Amino acid sequence: MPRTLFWRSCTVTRGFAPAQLLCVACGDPDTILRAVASGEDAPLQRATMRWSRAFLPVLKESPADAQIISHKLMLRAGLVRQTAAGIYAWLPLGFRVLRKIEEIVREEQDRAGAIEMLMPTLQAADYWRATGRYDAYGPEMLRITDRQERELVYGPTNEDMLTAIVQGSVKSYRDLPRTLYHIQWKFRDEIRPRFGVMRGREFLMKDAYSFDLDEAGARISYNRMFVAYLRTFARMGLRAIPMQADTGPIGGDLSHEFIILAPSGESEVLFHKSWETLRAAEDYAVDADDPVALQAFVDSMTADYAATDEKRDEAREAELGGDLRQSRGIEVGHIFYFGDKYTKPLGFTVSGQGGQPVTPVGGSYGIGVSRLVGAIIEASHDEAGIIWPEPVAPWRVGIVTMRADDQPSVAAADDLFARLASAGVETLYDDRDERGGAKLASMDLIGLPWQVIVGPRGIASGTVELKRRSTGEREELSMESALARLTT
Ligand code: 5CA
Repeated sequence: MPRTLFWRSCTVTRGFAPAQLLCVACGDPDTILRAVASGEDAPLQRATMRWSRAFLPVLKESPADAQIISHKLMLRAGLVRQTAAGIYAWLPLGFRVLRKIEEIVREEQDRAGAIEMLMPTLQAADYWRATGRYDAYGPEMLRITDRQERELVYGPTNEDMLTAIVQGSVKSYRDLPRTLYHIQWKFRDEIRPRFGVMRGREFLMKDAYSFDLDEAGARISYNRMFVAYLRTFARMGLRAIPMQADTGPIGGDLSHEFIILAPSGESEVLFHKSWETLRAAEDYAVDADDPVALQAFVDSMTADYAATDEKRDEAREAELGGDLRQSRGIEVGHIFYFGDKYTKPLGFTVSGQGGQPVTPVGGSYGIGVSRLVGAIIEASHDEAGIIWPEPVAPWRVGIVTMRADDQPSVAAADDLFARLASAGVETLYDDRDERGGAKLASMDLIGLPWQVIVGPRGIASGTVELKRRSTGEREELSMESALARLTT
């Protein structure tokens, strides 16, 4: 089915029609172009934006209170604004990136067989008392009392609540295994929130929880997530290294952190040089329904040495000699197997195949969705600004007019914008009446993968300039060739 679009400028009716085709109502192929060019097409407004109508508050100066580059760039490029210590409002540009990241996470969770749901941010303290974690969790957990004197917490994680929910409905071995996940805001009253969204107090997390009948099954669920994580981060253009990790307050004895190398990272990490090569999601193709192949794959991914500070093995490091690398890293994901840590205190059993009660075992699997926005910037920027990897870019293309008072080049840019929009290409059109140089600097700062620069001189000779942000390569092309390049 072709994508359907609604446009309001159709003179016959206000209806739906396949994108890029004639308006079904009035039959006029130009209707959709006119609708887009005039900015009145509602759904295309989601994919495209005129800077003159946007809320993109970029800052010329680097904010003094930000220490690391991603935090500086997130403030300068207008992705976020701090509203309280460790709490941020996501401005439109940042929100678009957050949604892109979320969507990749979601697709890979679904591919791994996890099922999406949504749990609330506020949780009754009783869930935490039932597992014994209410007192154990400490001052990081924000505790709230409502007007009825009922105790609540703003959820820092969801093992306790979800185990209780699943317990309420899963009674038989036939209902297992299941892995459920949600993408929801968390609150941890970090003693030192810092580095912007990297260590916030309120942050967006994808957290998944698996329930299996036995440890062998739980291992398969764990391995499926392991592969999903490698694919997720690779799709964002990131090299994420799985490392043996401590389990902290989540508990359990099997755990991996997924670490992005970056000088500003909070963890000290050591690893075999083989991890220096960037791998694509396709390199992580494995049949997740074949437990033996899955285990072999996970074993191969953990064979080369990689460890965080707390899990260092000096004997193995000595063996590696010149192949050992040391860096700092950002933890973007963390997976845990903790057996019956939550099911047992709740007395959660299902009837096994022979009717006997079986206590399910499980693990939990987190991805720092909002932290990823900062981590991607740490891994991909230059002195001019952010360089978004295409899959997470807020828009794919930015059009810049160099002279807002030059009628022919403005008309050409309008036309290009309309045609990119009707082809479904996510485009930001900087149509503001500002100096060309300042507009180019802002476009570099916000880091869209492609720029089309439209100026009087080029248009006089029938060309525009196409610039690739990641390499800085520029090319003069006819408008038609530029369009062809951006729509294929
Ligand atoms: N319940 C488990 C797995 S669902 C859990 O909470 N794991 S966690 O504590 O390791 O958090 C999961 C991920 O959330 C981390 O890997 C990290 O990427 C992100 N995260 C944790 N704390 C913060 C924070 N204060 N700010 C931003 N992201 C954070």
